[in-house]
Amino acid sequence: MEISVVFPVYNEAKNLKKLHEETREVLKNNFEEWEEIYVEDGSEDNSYRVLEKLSEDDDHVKVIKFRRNFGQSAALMAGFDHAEGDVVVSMDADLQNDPKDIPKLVDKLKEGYDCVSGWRKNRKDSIGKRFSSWVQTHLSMRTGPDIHDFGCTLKAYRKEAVKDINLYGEGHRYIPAKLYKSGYKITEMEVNHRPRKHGRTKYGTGRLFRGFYDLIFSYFWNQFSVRPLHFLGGIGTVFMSVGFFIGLYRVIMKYAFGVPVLPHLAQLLLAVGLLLFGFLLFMFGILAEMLAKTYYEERKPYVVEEKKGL
Ligand SMILES: Nc1nc2c(ncn2[C@@H]2O[C@H](COP(=O)(O)OP(=O)(O)O)[C@@H](O)[C@H]2O)c(=O)[nH]1
Ligand SMILES: [Mg+2]
Repeated sequence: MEISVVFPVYNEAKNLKKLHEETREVLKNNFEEWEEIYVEDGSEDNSYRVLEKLSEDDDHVKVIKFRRNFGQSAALMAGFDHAEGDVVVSMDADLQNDPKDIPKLVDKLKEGYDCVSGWRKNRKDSIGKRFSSWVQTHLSMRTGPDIHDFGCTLKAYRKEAVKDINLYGEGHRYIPAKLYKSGYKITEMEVNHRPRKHGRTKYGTGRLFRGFYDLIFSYFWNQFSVRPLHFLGGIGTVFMSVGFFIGLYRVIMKYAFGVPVLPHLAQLLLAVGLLLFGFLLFMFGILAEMLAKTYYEERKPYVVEEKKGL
């Protein structure tokens, strides 16, 4: 299979027919073999029936239906799992992305990249959404590749890269950061972005906030997942040391200079508090380390690009 295009779908009934028509036109004119994979994720409207109809009329259309809403990341993951193309493209199902960009992304990919990420330079979304995207992108850039738009669903991948992506939560936002961390070559390309005509955005403030926590977690994960003890143990040790020295100071004052301890109760409490808190952090570090161990036991801590003679 030459190319697979994956669409996460949630309440997009009114967009699907036109989306399919636009996509088919582009794929037919540029590729020999292709498939369109729609992942329907517990929509409350009749998205699934529309998709069923599309797949009856066109063999290239494949549909996965979830039992309930599992979220955009899960939907992308399912699409990637089932994609058979050597190139896999993911795209919004609300017509905001433009199928005409697909061949351009694929050409760029062939220049030797593992992922070409769309950059919605001229974005047709509300100010609030653009602002939150801006914040997230700037935080993501700290650990990730140097690209402008992490949140754009429109991306093209080589099969190897896509099969290596593991998504959960709101993880689809950090795909470029994850791939980058595994050593894949990523670049970006300006893509068209259109205003949403039918249906509503699924990312209100609540969902955007959840994405924010994910971002903080992913930052820590990228920085410290391999050795969480270095981080938590380090902070814990600082707290314990400060507590220890305050305590030591009071002990010396008492036994060397006869200054009674009780009038300095606050310092004593501080010393004990810091010691305990530091110790707890340290123990958390050890727990996190154990968890990381079980995680990396199942997964290799490296990503192979090629093998010869093996
Ligand atoms: N499968 C699935 N797709 C979703 C979900 N939420 C959003 N989408 C799809 O992801 C794409 C982008 O969502 P949208 O609400 O337009 O986000 P926005 O462009 O950032 O406002 C659209 O194709 C949606 O149908 C979800 O929970 N499950
Ligand atoms: Mg949209």
